[in-house]
Amino acid sequence: MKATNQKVYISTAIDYANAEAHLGHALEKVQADVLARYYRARGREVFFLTGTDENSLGTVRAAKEKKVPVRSFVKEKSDHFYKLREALDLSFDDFIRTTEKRHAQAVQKLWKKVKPDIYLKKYRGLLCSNCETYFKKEEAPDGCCPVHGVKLEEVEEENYFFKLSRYQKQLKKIIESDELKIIPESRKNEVLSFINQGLEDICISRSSQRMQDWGIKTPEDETQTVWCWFDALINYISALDYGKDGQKFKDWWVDNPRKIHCIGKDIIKFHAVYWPAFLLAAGLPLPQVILTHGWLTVDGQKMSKSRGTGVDPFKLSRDYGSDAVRYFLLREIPPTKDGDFSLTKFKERYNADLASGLGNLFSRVNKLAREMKVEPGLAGLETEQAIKEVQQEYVQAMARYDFREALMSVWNLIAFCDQYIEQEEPWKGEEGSAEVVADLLFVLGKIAKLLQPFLPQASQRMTDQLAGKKESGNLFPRLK
Ligand code: ME8
Repeated sequence: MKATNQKVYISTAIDYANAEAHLGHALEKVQADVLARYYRARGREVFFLTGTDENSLGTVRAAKEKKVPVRSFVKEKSDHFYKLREALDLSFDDFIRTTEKRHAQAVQKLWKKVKPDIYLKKYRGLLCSNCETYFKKEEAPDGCCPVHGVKLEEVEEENYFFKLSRYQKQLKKIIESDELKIIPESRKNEVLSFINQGLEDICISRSSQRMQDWGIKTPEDETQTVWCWFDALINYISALDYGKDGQKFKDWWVDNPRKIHCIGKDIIKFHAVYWPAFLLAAGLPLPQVILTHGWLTVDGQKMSKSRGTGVDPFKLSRDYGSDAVRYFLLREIPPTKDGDFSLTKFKERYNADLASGLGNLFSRVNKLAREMKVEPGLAGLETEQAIKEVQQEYVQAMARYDFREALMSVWNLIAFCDQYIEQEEPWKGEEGSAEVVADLLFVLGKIAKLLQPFLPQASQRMTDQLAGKKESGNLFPRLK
Protein backbone atom coordinates (compact mmCIF):
# COMPACT_ATOMS: atom_id res chain seq x y z
CA MET A 1 0.00 0.00 0.00
CA LYS A 2 1.25 3.48 -0.81
CA ALA A 3 2.00 5.67 2.17
CA THR A 4 -0.61 8.20 1.01
CA ASN A 5 -3.36 5.60 1.43
CA GLN A 6 -2.70 5.65 5.13
CA LYS A 7 -3.97 9.20 5.51
CA VAL A 8 -7.42 10.24 6.68
CA TYR A 9 -8.67 13.79 6.33
CA ILE A 10 -11.60 14.67 8.60
CA SER A 11 -13.42 17.97 8.64
CA THR A 12 -16.45 19.48 10.36
CA ALA A 13 -18.71 22.28 9.19
CA ILE A 14 -17.32 25.66 10.15
CA ASP A 15 -19.64 27.40 12.60
CA TYR A 16 -21.07 30.84 11.94
CA ALA A 17 -19.18 33.29 14.10
CA ASN A 18 -22.33 35.22 14.92
CA ALA A 19 -23.59 33.66 18.14
CA GLU A 20 -22.49 31.38 20.94
CA ALA A 21 -21.94 27.65 20.53
CA HIS A 22 -24.64 25.26 21.72
CA LEU A 23 -24.64 21.53 22.31
CA GLY A 24 -25.85 20.93 18.72
CA HIS A 25 -22.55 22.33 17.45
CA ALA A 26 -20.76 20.09 19.92
CA LEU A 27 -22.37 16.92 18.56
CA GLU A 28 -20.66 17.22 15.19
CA LYS A 29 -17.29 18.18 16.60
CA VAL A 30 -17.36 15.24 18.98
CA GLN A 31 -18.32 12.79 16.23
CA ALA A 32 -15.46 14.04 14.07
CA ASP A 33 -13.09 13.86 17.03
CA VAL A 34 -13.97 10.22 17.68
CA LEU A 35 -13.18 9.40 14.07
CA ALA A 36 -9.89 11.28 14.27
CA ARG A 37 -8.84 9.54 17.47
CA TYR A 38 -10.03 6.16 16.22
CA TYR A 39 -8.00 6.34 13.02
CA ARG A 40 -4.94 7.66 14.83
CA ALA A 41 -5.21 4.74 17.25
CA ARG A 42 -5.20 2.43 14.24
CA GLY A 43 -1.95 3.93 13.04
CA ARG A 44 -3.39 6.19 10.38
CA GLU A 45 -2.04 9.66 9.79
CA VAL A 46 -4.92 12.05 10.46
CA PHE A 47 -5.60 15.67 9.63
CA PHE A 48 -8.62 16.93 11.53
CA LEU A 49 -9.94 20.37 10.66
CA THR A 50 -12.57 22.65 12.12
CA GLY A 51 -13.04 26.41 12.21
CA THR A 52 -15.36 29.38 11.91
CA ASP A 53 -17.37 30.88 9.06
CA GLU A 54 -17.00 34.65 9.33
CA ASN A 55 -17.88 36.26 6.04
CA SER A 56 -21.67 36.20 5.95
CA LEU A 57 -23.97 39.16 6.11
CA GLY A 58 -25.59 37.60 9.18
CA THR A 59 -22.29 38.14 10.97
CA VAL A 60 -22.13 41.79 9.94
CA ARG A 61 -25.66 42.34 11.19
CA ALA A 62 -24.98 40.58 14.50
CA ALA A 63 -21.89 42.76 15.04
CA LYS A 64 -23.80 45.94 14.22
CA GLU A 65 -26.55 44.95 16.63
CA LYS A 66 -23.95 44.62 19.38
CA LYS A 67 -22.34 47.89 18.20
CA VAL A 68 -18.97 46.18 17.89
CA PRO A 69 -16.61 46.47 14.89
CA VAL A 70 -17.15 43.38 12.73
CA ARG A 71 -13.52 42.32 12.87
CA SER A 72 -13.33 42.25 16.65
CA PHE A 73 -16.79 40.69 16.85
CA VAL A 74 -15.78 37.70 14.69
CA LYS A 75 -12.47 37.35 16.51
CA GLU A 76 -14.25 37.10 19.82
CA LYS A 77 -16.77 34.56 18.50
CA SER A 78 -14.10 32.54 16.77
CA ASP A 79 -12.06 32.38 20.00
CA HIS A 80 -15.19 31.23 21.74
CA PHE A 81 -15.67 28.33 19.31
CA TYR A 82 -11.98 27.48 19.54
CA LYS A 83 -12.41 26.97 23.28
CA LEU A 84 -14.63 23.97 22.54
CA ARG A 85 -11.29 22.25 22.11
CA GLU A 86 -10.75 22.16 25.84
CA ALA A 87 -14.38 21.83 26.88
CA LEU A 88 -14.97 18.79 24.69
CA ASP A 89 -11.41 17.48 24.57
CA LEU A 90 -11.19 17.89 20.81
CA SER A 91 -7.99 16.94 19.02
CA PHE A 92 -8.24 18.99 15.85
CA ASP A 93 -5.00 19.68 13.99
CA ASP A 94 -5.99 23.02 12.53
CA PHE A 95 -8.64 25.67 13.00
CA ILE A 96 -9.46 27.75 9.95
CA ARG A 97 -11.01 31.20 10.07
CA THR A 98 -12.49 32.40 6.80
CA THR A 99 -11.16 35.89 7.48
CA GLU A 100 -7.60 34.59 7.20
CA LYS A 101 -5.43 35.51 4.24
CA ARG A 102 -4.79 31.88 3.30
CA HIS A 103 -8.54 31.46 2.90
CA ALA A 104 -9.14 34.55 0.76
CA GLN A 105 -6.27 33.48 -1.50
CA ALA A 106 -7.81 30.05 -1.99
CA VAL A 107 -11.29 31.43 -2.65
CA GLN A 108 -10.02 33.78 -5.33
CA LYS A 109 -7.97 31.03 -6.87
CA LEU A 110 -10.87 28.60 -7.09
CA TRP A 111 -13.08 31.33 -8.51
CA LYS A 112 -10.58 31.91 -11.29
CA LYS A 113 -10.33 28.17 -11.93
CA VAL A 114 -14.08 27.78 -12.42
CA LYS A 115 -14.40 31.01 -14.41
CA PRO A 116 -15.51 29.28 -17.64
CA ASP A 117 -18.62 28.25 -15.68
CA ILE A 118 -19.36 31.76 -14.37
CA TYR A 119 -21.56 34.40 -16.02
CA LEU A 120 -23.23 37.69 -15.03
CA LYS A 121 -27.02 38.00 -14.84
CA LYS A 122 -29.68 40.29 -13.42
CA TYR A 123 -31.66 38.45 -10.80
CA ARG A 124 -34.62 38.98 -8.55
CA GLY A 125 -35.31 36.51 -5.76
CA LEU A 126 -36.26 35.85 -2.15
CA LEU A 127 -33.20 35.86 0.05
CA CYS A 128 -32.70 34.50 3.57
CA SER A 129 -30.32 36.76 5.45
CA ASN A 130 -29.43 33.89 7.75
CA CYS A 131 -28.23 31.26 5.28
CA GLU A 132 -27.75 33.73 2.40
CA THR A 133 -29.68 31.46 0.08
CA TYR A 134 -32.26 32.40 -2.52
CA PHE A 135 -35.57 30.52 -2.41
CA LYS A 136 -38.30 30.13 -4.97
CA LYS A 137 -41.84 31.20 -4.04
CA GLU A 138 -42.99 27.56 -3.99
CA GLU A 139 -40.18 26.64 -1.58
CA ALA A 140 -41.30 29.30 0.88
CA PRO A 141 -45.08 29.64 0.60
CA ASP A 142 -45.28 31.64 3.85
CA GLY A 143 -42.50 33.99 2.74
CA CYS A 144 -40.15 32.63 5.41
CA CYS A 145 -36.90 30.65 5.13
CA PRO A 146 -37.79 26.93 5.37
CA VAL A 147 -34.66 26.31 7.46
CA HIS A 148 -34.39 29.39 9.66
CA GLY A 149 -37.95 30.65 9.76
CA VAL A 150 -36.82 34.26 9.19
CA LYS A 151 -38.72 36.52 6.78
CA LEU A 152 -37.25 36.38 3.27
CA GLU A 153 -36.23 39.65 1.61
CA GLU A 154 -37.03 40.37 -2.00
CA VAL A 155 -33.71 41.30 -3.57
CA GLU A 156 -32.85 42.39 -7.10
CA GLU A 157 -29.22 42.46 -8.12
CA GLU A 158 -26.87 41.82 -10.97
CA ASN A 159 -24.75 38.90 -9.83
CA TYR A 160 -22.42 36.19 -10.98
CA PHE A 161 -23.93 32.78 -11.57
CA PHE A 162 -22.36 29.36 -11.61
CA LYS A 163 -23.45 26.86 -14.26
CA LEU A 164 -24.56 24.19 -11.83
CA SER A 165 -26.99 22.79 -14.42
CA ARG A 166 -24.02 21.54 -16.46
CA TYR A 167 -23.07 19.14 -13.71
CA GLN A 168 -26.44 17.51 -13.11
CA LYS A 169 -25.71 14.22 -14.90
CA GLN A 170 -22.22 13.91 -13.51
CA LEU A 171 -23.32 14.60 -9.95
CA LYS A 172 -26.12 12.08 -10.21
CA LYS A 173 -23.72 9.40 -11.37
CA ILE A 174 -21.14 10.16 -8.72
CA ILE A 175 -23.69 10.01 -5.93
CA GLU A 176 -25.64 7.02 -7.21
CA SER A 177 -22.46 5.01 -7.53
CA ASP A 178 -21.21 6.05 -4.06
CA GLU A 179 -18.07 7.52 -5.59
CA LEU A 180 -19.14 10.32 -3.29
CA LYS A 181 -20.72 8.40 -0.44
CA ILE A 182 -23.49 10.09 1.45
CA ILE A 183 -24.30 8.62 4.83
CA PRO A 184 -27.01 7.75 5.77
CA GLU A 185 -28.79 6.27 2.75
CA SER A 186 -31.92 8.37 3.42
CA ARG A 187 -29.88 11.56 2.91
CA LYS A 188 -28.38 10.15 -0.26
CA ASN A 189 -31.91 9.60 -1.59
CA GLU A 190 -32.88 13.10 -0.57
CA VAL A 191 -29.94 14.54 -2.52
CA LEU A 192 -30.70 12.38 -5.57
CA SER A 193 -34.29 13.49 -5.60
CA PHE A 194 -33.13 17.13 -5.39
CA ILE A 195 -30.83 16.54 -8.36
CA ASN A 196 -33.54 14.72 -10.29
CA GLN A 197 -35.85 17.70 -9.99
CA GLY A 198 -33.38 19.50 -12.20
CA LEU A 199 -30.45 21.66 -11.14
CA GLU A 200 -30.60 25.34 -11.90
CA ASP A 201 -27.60 27.61 -12.07
CA ILE A 202 -26.85 29.27 -8.74
CA CYS A 203 -25.99 32.81 -7.80
CA ILE A 204 -22.50 32.89 -6.32
CA SER A 205 -21.94 36.59 -5.62
CA ARG A 206 -23.68 39.41 -3.79
CA SER A 207 -23.35 43.13 -4.27
CA SER A 208 -20.45 44.45 -2.18
CA GLN A 209 -22.61 47.37 -1.19
CA ARG A 210 -25.31 45.15 0.29
CA MET A 211 -22.55 43.13 1.99
CA GLN A 212 -21.46 46.38 3.66
CA ASP A 213 -17.97 45.81 2.33
CA TRP A 214 -17.50 42.63 4.36
CA GLY A 215 -16.41 39.32 2.82
CA ILE A 216 -14.12 38.39 -0.05
CA LYS A 217 -14.37 40.38 -3.26
CA THR A 218 -14.60 38.50 -6.55
CA PRO A 219 -11.20 38.55 -8.29
CA GLU A 220 -11.98 40.91 -11.16
CA ASP A 221 -14.92 42.87 -9.89
CA GLU A 222 -14.75 44.75 -6.59
CA THR A 223 -18.44 45.59 -6.76
CA GLN A 224 -19.23 41.93 -6.17
CA THR A 225 -18.51 39.82 -3.09
CA VAL A 226 -18.17 36.04 -3.20
CA TRP A 227 -21.34 34.35 -1.89
CA CYS A 228 -20.71 33.12 1.64
CA TRP A 229 -21.36 29.45 0.79
CA PHE A 230 -19.00 29.42 -2.19
CA ASP A 231 -16.55 31.05 0.20
CA ALA A 232 -17.19 28.80 3.21
CA LEU A 233 -17.01 25.46 1.40
CA ILE A 234 -13.52 26.31 0.22
CA ASN A 235 -12.29 26.20 3.83
CA TYR A 236 -11.75 22.47 3.33
CA ILE A 237 -8.93 23.20 0.93
CA SER A 238 -7.84 26.69 1.96
CA ALA A 239 -6.66 25.16 5.24
CA LEU A 240 -4.47 22.88 3.14
CA ASP A 241 -2.83 25.89 1.47
CA TYR A 242 -4.66 25.41 -1.82
CA GLY A 243 -4.23 29.15 -2.33
CA LYS A 244 -0.51 28.74 -2.86
CA ASP A 245 -0.57 25.17 -4.10
CA GLY A 246 1.03 23.98 -0.90
CA GLN A 247 2.39 20.50 -0.36
CA LYS A 248 -0.35 19.92 2.21
CA PHE A 249 -2.95 20.31 -0.51
CA LYS A 250 -1.26 17.70 -2.64
CA ASP A 251 -0.74 15.30 0.27
CA TRP A 252 -4.13 15.59 1.92
CA TRP A 253 -6.50 16.44 -0.91
CA VAL A 254 -5.12 15.48 -4.30
CA ASP A 255 -3.24 12.28 -3.46
CA ASN A 256 -5.39 11.18 -0.54
CA PRO A 257 -8.67 9.45 -1.38
CA ARG A 258 -9.84 9.21 2.23
CA LYS A 259 -11.58 12.54 2.91
CA ILE A 260 -14.55 12.71 5.25
CA HIS A 261 -16.80 15.74 5.77
CA CYS A 262 -18.88 15.64 8.96
CA ILE A 263 -21.89 17.92 8.66
CA GLY A 264 -25.50 18.43 9.76
CA LYS A 265 -28.52 17.48 7.70
CA ASP A 266 -29.51 21.12 7.09
CA ILE A 267 -26.44 21.77 4.97
CA ILE A 268 -26.35 18.59 2.91
CA LYS A 269 -27.30 20.32 -0.38
CA PHE A 270 -24.32 22.65 -0.12
CA HIS A 271 -21.92 19.79 0.56
CA ALA A 272 -23.31 17.06 -1.67
CA VAL A 273 -24.32 19.15 -4.68
CA TYR A 274 -22.68 22.58 -4.78
CA TRP A 275 -19.28 21.68 -3.36
CA PRO A 276 -18.65 18.67 -5.62
CA ALA A 277 -19.84 20.73 -8.58
CA PHE A 278 -17.29 23.48 -7.79
CA LEU A 279 -14.58 20.84 -7.47
CA LEU A 280 -15.56 19.17 -10.74
CA ALA A 281 -15.51 22.54 -12.45
CA ALA A 282 -12.02 23.18 -11.08
CA GLY A 283 -10.83 19.71 -12.08
CA LEU A 284 -10.11 18.78 -8.47
CA PRO A 285 -10.73 15.47 -6.67
CA LEU A 286 -13.93 15.05 -4.64
CA PRO A 287 -14.34 14.18 -0.98
CA GLN A 288 -15.03 10.51 -0.33
CA VAL A 289 -17.67 10.58 2.41
CA ILE A 290 -20.26 13.04 3.64
CA LEU A 291 -21.30 11.87 7.07
CA THR A 292 -24.53 13.61 7.95
CA HIS A 293 -25.83 13.84 11.48
CA GLY A 294 -29.32 14.84 12.52
CA TRP A 295 -30.34 17.55 14.91
CA LEU A 296 -30.00 17.71 18.60
CA THR A 297 -33.45 18.69 19.77
CA VAL A 298 -35.05 19.98 22.93
CA ASP A 299 -38.60 18.76 23.39
CA GLY A 300 -38.50 17.70 19.74
CA GLN A 301 -37.48 21.18 18.48
CA LYS A 302 -34.11 21.86 16.85
CA MET A 303 -31.69 23.16 19.45
CA SER A 304 -30.80 26.69 18.47
CA LYS A 305 -29.65 29.81 20.19
CA SER A 306 -32.11 32.03 18.36
CA ARG A 307 -35.04 29.82 19.43
CA GLY A 308 -33.84 30.04 23.01
CA THR A 309 -33.21 26.28 23.22
CA GLY A 310 -29.42 26.40 23.20
CA VAL A 311 -27.72 24.29 25.87
CA ASP A 312 -24.29 25.60 26.84
CA PRO A 313 -21.65 22.91 26.18
CA PHE A 314 -19.11 24.80 28.30
CA LYS A 315 -21.28 24.74 31.38
CA LEU A 316 -22.22 21.10 30.88
CA SER A 317 -18.57 20.17 30.58
CA ARG A 318 -17.63 22.24 33.67
CA ASP A 319 -20.38 20.60 35.68
CA TYR A 320 -19.97 16.99 34.58
CA GLY A 321 -16.67 16.70 32.69
CA SER A 322 -15.91 16.48 28.98
CA ASP A 323 -16.14 12.68 28.88
CA ALA A 324 -19.67 12.75 30.27
CA VAL A 325 -20.75 15.25 27.58
CA ARG A 326 -19.06 13.24 24.86
CA TYR A 327 -20.63 10.04 26.13
CA PHE A 328 -24.14 11.46 26.08
CA LEU A 329 -23.76 12.79 22.53
CA LEU A 330 -22.29 9.56 21.22
CA ARG A 331 -24.41 7.03 23.08
CA GLU A 332 -27.78 8.69 23.49
CA ILE A 333 -28.04 10.48 20.12
CA PRO A 334 -28.34 8.22 17.08
CA PRO A 335 -25.40 9.21 14.88
CA THR A 336 -27.41 10.11 11.78
CA LYS A 337 -30.82 10.93 13.23
CA ASP A 338 -32.33 13.54 15.51
CA GLY A 339 -32.04 13.00 19.25
CA ASP A 340 -33.41 14.85 22.22
CA PHE A 341 -31.49 16.42 25.07
CA SER A 342 -32.71 16.92 28.61
CA LEU A 343 -30.69 17.15 31.80
CA THR A 344 -32.75 14.29 33.23
CA LYS A 345 -31.81 12.02 30.31
CA PHE A 346 -28.21 13.17 30.57
CA LYS A 347 -28.01 12.22 34.25
CA GLU A 348 -29.84 8.93 33.75
CA ARG A 349 -27.45 7.90 31.00
CA TYR A 350 -24.47 8.98 33.09
CA ASN A 351 -25.56 7.15 36.22
CA ALA A 352 -26.58 3.96 34.45
CA ASP A 353 -23.63 3.56 32.10
CA LEU A 354 -20.74 5.58 33.44
CA ALA A 355 -21.20 5.54 37.21
CA SER A 356 -22.84 2.12 37.63
CA GLY A 357 -21.55 0.35 34.52
CA LEU A 358 -17.98 1.31 33.74
CA GLY A 359 -17.01 3.15 36.94
CA ASN A 360 -18.37 0.48 39.24
CA LEU A 361 -16.70 -2.40 37.40
CA PHE A 362 -13.38 -0.60 37.32
CA SER A 363 -13.30 0.21 41.03
CA ARG A 364 -14.58 -3.23 41.97
CA VAL A 365 -11.89 -5.07 40.03
CA ASN A 366 -9.16 -2.74 41.22
CA LYS A 367 -10.21 -3.18 44.79
CA LEU A 368 -10.05 -6.96 44.41
CA ALA A 369 -6.66 -6.71 42.71
CA ARG A 370 -5.31 -4.54 45.52
CA GLU A 371 -6.63 -6.81 48.23
CA MET A 372 -5.42 -9.93 46.50
CA LYS A 373 -2.19 -8.33 45.22
CA VAL A 374 -2.86 -9.40 41.65
CA GLU A 375 -1.07 -8.07 38.58
CA PRO A 376 -2.69 -8.12 35.08
CA GLY A 377 -2.20 -11.51 33.48
CA LEU A 378 -2.94 -13.16 30.21
CA ALA A 379 -6.57 -13.60 29.28
CA GLY A 380 -8.15 -16.98 29.81
CA LEU A 381 -9.84 -18.63 26.86
CA GLU A 382 -13.33 -17.48 27.66
CA THR A 383 -12.39 -13.83 28.16
CA GLU A 384 -10.26 -13.90 25.05
CA GLN A 385 -13.25 -15.02 23.01
CA ALA A 386 -15.46 -12.31 24.50
CA ILE A 387 -12.85 -9.65 23.74
CA LYS A 388 -12.47 -10.85 20.16
CA GLU A 389 -16.19 -10.75 19.52
CA VAL A 390 -16.51 -7.26 20.92
CA GLN A 391 -13.50 -6.02 18.99
CA GLN A 392 -15.09 -7.30 15.81
CA GLU A 393 -18.45 -5.67 16.53
CA TYR A 394 -16.68 -2.47 17.42
CA VAL A 395 -14.60 -2.31 14.25
CA GLN A 396 -17.63 -3.12 12.11
CA ALA A 397 -19.68 -0.42 13.82
CA MET A 398 -16.91 2.13 13.30
CA ALA A 399 -16.68 1.19 9.63
CA ARG A 400 -20.38 2.16 9.44
CA TYR A 401 -19.64 5.33 11.45
CA ASP A 402 -22.07 4.02 14.03
CA PHE A 403 -20.63 5.44 17.23
CA ARG A 404 -23.56 4.30 19.30
CA GLU A 405 -23.23 0.66 18.28
CA ALA A 406 -19.48 0.78 18.86
CA LEU A 407 -20.09 1.97 22.41
CA MET A 408 -22.79 -0.61 22.94
CA SER A 409 -20.32 -3.32 21.99
CA VAL A 410 -17.91 -2.05 24.66
CA TRP A 411 -20.71 -2.13 27.19
CA ASN A 412 -21.33 -5.76 26.20
CA LEU A 413 -17.82 -6.42 27.37
CA ILE A 414 -18.52 -4.59 30.61
CA ALA A 415 -21.63 -6.73 31.10
CA PHE A 416 -19.56 -9.82 30.36
CA CYS A 417 -17.10 -8.85 33.12
CA ASP A 418 -19.90 -8.22 35.61
CA GLN A 419 -21.30 -11.66 34.87
CA TYR A 420 -17.89 -13.26 35.07
CA ILE A 421 -17.35 -11.78 38.54
CA GLU A 422 -20.77 -12.91 39.75
CA GLN A 423 -20.14 -16.37 38.40
CA GLU A 424 -16.59 -16.85 39.68
CA GLU A 425 -16.96 -14.98 42.98
CA PRO A 426 -13.24 -14.22 43.22
CA TRP A 427 -13.70 -12.34 46.51
CA LYS A 428 -14.08 -15.72 48.18
CA GLY A 429 -10.39 -16.24 47.55
CA GLU A 430 -10.85 -19.83 46.41
CA GLU A 431 -8.37 -21.52 44.12
CA GLY A 432 -8.11 -19.77 40.74
CA SER A 433 -9.49 -16.47 42.12
CA ALA A 434 -6.25 -14.61 41.43
CA GLU A 435 -6.36 -15.75 37.80
CA VAL A 436 -9.93 -14.48 37.48
CA VAL A 437 -8.93 -11.05 38.75
CA ALA A 438 -5.86 -11.02 36.50
CA ASP A 439 -8.15 -11.84 33.61
CA LEU A 440 -10.47 -9.02 34.54
CA LEU A 441 -7.61 -6.55 34.76
CA PHE A 442 -6.58 -7.61 31.30
CA VAL A 443 -10.08 -7.05 29.94
CA LEU A 444 -10.20 -3.63 31.61
CA GLY A 445 -7.03 -2.71 29.73
CA LYS A 446 -8.79 -3.66 26.49
CA ILE A 447 -11.86 -1.65 27.48
CA ALA A 448 -9.67 1.38 28.17
CA LYS A 449 -8.18 1.04 24.69
CA LEU A 450 -11.53 0.67 22.98
CA LEU A 451 -12.85 3.70 24.84
CA GLN A 452 -9.89 5.94 24.04
CA PRO A 453 -11.53 7.66 21.02
CA PHE A 454 -14.77 8.16 22.95
CA LEU A 455 -13.73 8.95 26.52
CA PRO A 456 -10.09 10.03 26.25
CA GLN A 457 -9.77 11.16 29.85
CA ALA A 458 -11.32 8.13 31.50
CA SER A 459 -9.33 5.89 29.18
CA GLN A 460 -6.07 7.58 30.22
CA ARG A 461 -6.92 7.33 33.91
CA MET A 462 -7.74 3.65 33.52
CA THR A 463 -4.54 2.97 31.60
CA ASP A 464 -2.42 4.82 34.17
CA GLN A 465 -3.93 2.98 37.08
CA LEU A 466 -3.64 -0.40 35.39
CA ALA A 467 0.02 0.32 34.72
CA GLY A 468 0.42 1.09 38.42
CA LYS A 469 1.32 4.71 37.64
CA LYS A 470 -1.47 6.66 39.23
CA GLU A 471 -4.56 5.97 41.31
CA SER A 472 -7.52 6.97 39.22
CA GLY A 473 -9.98 7.46 42.07
CA ASN A 474 -13.64 7.20 41.24
CA LEU A 475 -13.93 7.48 37.45
CA PHE A 476 -17.52 8.69 37.40
CA PRO A 477 -18.99 9.69 40.77
CA ARG A 478 -22.73 9.12 40.89
CA LEU A 479 -24.92 12.15 40.15
CA LYS A 480 -27.89 13.13 42.29
O1 ME8 B 1 -24.32 26.04 8.71
N1 ME8 B 1 -28.08 19.84 16.19
O2 ME8 B 1 -23.02 27.06 10.32
P1 ME8 B 1 -23.92 26.82 11.62
C1 ME8 B 1 -27.06 19.32 15.50
N2 ME8 B 1 -21.48 28.10 8.57
N3 ME8 B 1 -26.25 20.05 14.72
C2 ME8 B 1 -26.47 21.35 14.64
C3 ME8 B 1 -27.53 21.99 15.34
C4 ME8 B 1 -28.36 21.16 16.15
N4 ME8 B 1 -29.36 21.64 16.85
N5 ME8 B 1 -27.47 23.31 15.05
C5 ME8 B 1 -26.44 23.47 14.20
C6 ME8 B 1 -23.35 26.69 9.06
N6 ME8 B 1 -25.85 22.31 13.95
C7 ME8 B 1 -22.30 27.09 8.04
C8 ME8 B 1 -21.49 25.87 7.67
S1 ME8 B 1 -19.58 24.62 6.28
C9 ME8 B 1 -18.71 24.97 4.90
C10 ME8 B 1 -20.49 26.09 6.59
C11 ME8 B 1 -24.73 22.03 13.04
O3 ME8 B 1 -23.18 27.51 12.70
C12 ME8 B 1 -25.13 22.33 11.60
O4 ME8 B 1 -25.87 21.26 11.07
O5 ME8 B 1 -25.33 27.18 11.37
C13 ME8 B 1 -23.77 22.51 10.95
O6 ME8 B 1 -23.27 21.28 10.50
C14 ME8 B 1 -22.91 23.07 12.09
O7 ME8 B 1 -23.64 22.86 13.31
C15 ME8 B 1 -22.65 24.56 11.94
O8 ME8 B 1 -23.87 25.25 11.84
